[in-house]
Amino acid sequence: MEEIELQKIKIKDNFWSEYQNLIKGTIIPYQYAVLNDAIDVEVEAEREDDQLPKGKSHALENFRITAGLSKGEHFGWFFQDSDVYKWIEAAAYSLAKKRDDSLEELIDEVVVLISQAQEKDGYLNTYFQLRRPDLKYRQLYFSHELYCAGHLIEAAIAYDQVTGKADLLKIAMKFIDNIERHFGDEDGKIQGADGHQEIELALGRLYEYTGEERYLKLAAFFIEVRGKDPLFYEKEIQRNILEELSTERPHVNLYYLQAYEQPKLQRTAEGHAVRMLYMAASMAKIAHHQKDEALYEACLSIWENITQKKMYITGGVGSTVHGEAFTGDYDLPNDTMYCETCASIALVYFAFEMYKIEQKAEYFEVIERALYNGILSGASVDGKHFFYVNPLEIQRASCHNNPGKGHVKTQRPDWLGCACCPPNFARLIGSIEKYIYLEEADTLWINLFIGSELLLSDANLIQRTDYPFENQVQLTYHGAHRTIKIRIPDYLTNLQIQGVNDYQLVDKYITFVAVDGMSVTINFEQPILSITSNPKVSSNVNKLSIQRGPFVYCAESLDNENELQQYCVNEADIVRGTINETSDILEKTLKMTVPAKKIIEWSEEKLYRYHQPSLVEEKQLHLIPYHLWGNRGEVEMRVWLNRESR
Ligand code: FUB
Ligand code: ZN
Repeated sequence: MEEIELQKIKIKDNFWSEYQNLIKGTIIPYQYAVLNDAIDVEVEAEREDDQLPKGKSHALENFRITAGLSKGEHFGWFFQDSDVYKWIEAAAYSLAKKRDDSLEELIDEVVVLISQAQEKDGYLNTYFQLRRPDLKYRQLYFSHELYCAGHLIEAAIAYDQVTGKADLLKIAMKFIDNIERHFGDEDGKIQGADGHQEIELALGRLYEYTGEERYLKLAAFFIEVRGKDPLFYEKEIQRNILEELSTERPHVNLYYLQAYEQPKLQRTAEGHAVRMLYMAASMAKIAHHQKDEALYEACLSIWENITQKKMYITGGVGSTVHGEAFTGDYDLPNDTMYCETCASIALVYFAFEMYKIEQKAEYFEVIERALYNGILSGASVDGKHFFYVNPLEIQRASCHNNPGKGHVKTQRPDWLGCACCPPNFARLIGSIEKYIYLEEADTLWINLFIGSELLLSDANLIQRTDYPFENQVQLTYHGAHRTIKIRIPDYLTNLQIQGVNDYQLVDKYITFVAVDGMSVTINFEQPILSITSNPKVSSNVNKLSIQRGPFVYCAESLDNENELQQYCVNEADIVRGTINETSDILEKTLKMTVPAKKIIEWSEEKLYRYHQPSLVEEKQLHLIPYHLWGNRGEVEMRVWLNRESR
């Protein structure tokens, strides 16, 4: 199954065009200015820890210093180079939509700078070049050298694909040559992988882009070698101490690094969530291309573990700040969780790779859930503020006073000391096109209702819709006969299809043969639905959340009273909820109002009392799509609402 090139799809959609315009008009210039230290921004550490870098980004300056164009020291995280690479990738996607000579010139300038920073032998990592050249490839448990290389490769593919300019790709390939000289099964080479997976996925993409087997082989090597020698990272540390290159004796947590076992033998999602999911995405890609059953079996099991036991209703993953990690099954606290924006993005990558192997609707159900909820919440609607951690519940006083919630920000910061999420947001949302359609032989899959035009070699298709604001999708098809499969989200009801008589609805897909000039209209309803969770999730017992269309809703105190925890809602009443279209947050915002009750007595200043029946007052509870929370000042917020028992 093939991804369709971005340039062949044009989004024309009220909801997504607004986001893509925001990326082009605001996010890309803003992020460049931040990476170039050209504007004053409040940089926050992502969690309470005095060791974490704050202050200006310095990301481009690090390249200038490495290239000898500027004086100074490396500043910031040792993986800061990846912020620049992700920015280039996002900027390239934006060029795919519309040419912009000045943006292209700016990217070219950055590419020249990167080439000037690259060493003659291909090595490229400003942290190690400036600070510890003697430790190149010798601290893999933490170094991120190959993680940064991975992001360089992905940026290079995007830029080459969109502009035809291969300069960055040449830089990336030269770096890969260097990596190949140092890593591999052969004697004398390093038989270990970077602590943070990413290059595996990037190399898989490069193989798809160039058709060169060696890139896939190298990706597969990094997956195969991980966990093969569980002492690899310990030995690395010992060797550095023995050779007096370092005195550090860090504790290596093999679960955090997914190196407790070879990936093909892993069955559950463990450790750092982004690492886990970048790895899972690459495992699926490699399994697909190499027809590796063992790797695929591991992917299936990890997928099941995440989506049935470890995923939030928003598509967020990672239940704890400690190690930014997965925890045990059904452990999904709503107010101390991590739910890093990058982790949900990585979940989309994993789901997408799994879908390319087997076209099951459940993969796109997760992609859609993450996209419309836990990923979009990562950026403010002004495009200049970003969440790293995406909570499902905010109690301001607790967030400010409880050190255990130091990572839970009540407002999106201007920028983060560890800025992995903002440019990751830009590159994913900026390339959302590629998730709408997929193609294999004469079959076209439509997985997302997003207004768009698709140009194929022998056909074109127009998807016209104002979804999720309206309940209709129209498709017009011109070209050679082709089987079309349209995913019908399971939360839609009263489906009506016009324009085609001979269709089947099987496994959540409508399938029919499209012929030249065909026009198909799909009408449906988006009822307000209440969701309950498995009672094993103790934080959600006696609670429900509300969804309509692809949006999970949340209550903000701004639209209600402060004590959101005192409201309760009844499943049976929720269907009487109403939807209003306003321009309160986005140009079009679908707000919801549902009947609720609020516990009102307890005026005495007492913490506890012997039980007496609660006095409740009839109320309305006003809700907004979760991804829009926190755009109107600091508020209390809740996704999971108390469920009224009758
Ligand atoms: O380590 C690089 C990135 O920084 C990770 O992917 C994020 O989780 C953050 O730790
Ligand atoms: Zn991140």
